[in-house]
Amino acid sequence: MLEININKIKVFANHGVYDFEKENGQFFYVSLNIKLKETEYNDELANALDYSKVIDKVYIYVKENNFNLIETLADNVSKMLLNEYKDISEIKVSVHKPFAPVKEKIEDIIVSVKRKWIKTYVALGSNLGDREQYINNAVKSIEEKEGVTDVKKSRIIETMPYGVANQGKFLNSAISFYTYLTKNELLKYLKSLENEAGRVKTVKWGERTLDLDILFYGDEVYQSENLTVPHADIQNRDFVLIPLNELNENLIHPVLKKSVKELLNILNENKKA
Ligand code: PH2
Ligand code: MG
Ligand code: MG
Repeated sequence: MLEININKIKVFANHGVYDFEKENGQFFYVSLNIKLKETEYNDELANALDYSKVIDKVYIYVKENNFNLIETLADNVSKMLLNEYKDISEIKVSVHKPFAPVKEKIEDIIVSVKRKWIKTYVALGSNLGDREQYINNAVKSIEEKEGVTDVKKSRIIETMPYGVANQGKFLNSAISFYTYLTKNELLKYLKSLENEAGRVKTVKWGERTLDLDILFYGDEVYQSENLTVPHADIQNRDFVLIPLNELNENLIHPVLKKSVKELLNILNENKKA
């Protein structure tokens, strides 16, 4: 793994909450900690990340935008660089504001943001209306979403409703992709696609035009009121495991410590019994 550190790019710019900060401007410094995807280095600049270009990009971005908060500035710089340079796997952006208008004497104020590409798996389901179109439209939106790359799709299969029986058959599929969105940003985005598809909340496990569930977010294990990762019911659902198995049979469930292939075999054995 290769890391590049760029320390304190100096930019006179106009970020700040107060009008006088936007009007007068002040000095900011931006520091970068960049981790690169594993690649081979052959001592050719053409195959390396050219730090002088990175510095120019950051300089222009910081100069030409104005944000209230240095948090927003740091985060937008991190996204801009991840979008621009496919070789970056992870980045930490720190913004220094040493001349911030505060009463006391300070040496510096520093805000840092980290983002990285995370391999994510999402399940898609529909059992109302034009099921195939709801699924295909969702995949298309996800493919075009900023902060998402390398979308891979399973086939779409027709499945019997699980949980609540007296409803129409489902179409189900799964996709994998890399994203630098946080899991809550991703969740919010997927909910917005469900809403665009006209999804109306009925009963738990009831009929829906579009259901998008985060299955895995890297190997993170996380639980909150709104989100459980990995999805809590993967091991009991063949309509999830079959598409997942097509995408990556060797993927290890970070809690159950079994591969998707093993989970599918176990589910099939239990059904026979
Ligand atoms: N989703 C549910 C409940 N039951 N059954 C099938 N076959 N496919 C689904 O996607 C599905 C379900 C809740 O999300
Ligand atoms: Mg679901
Ligand atoms: Mg859901």
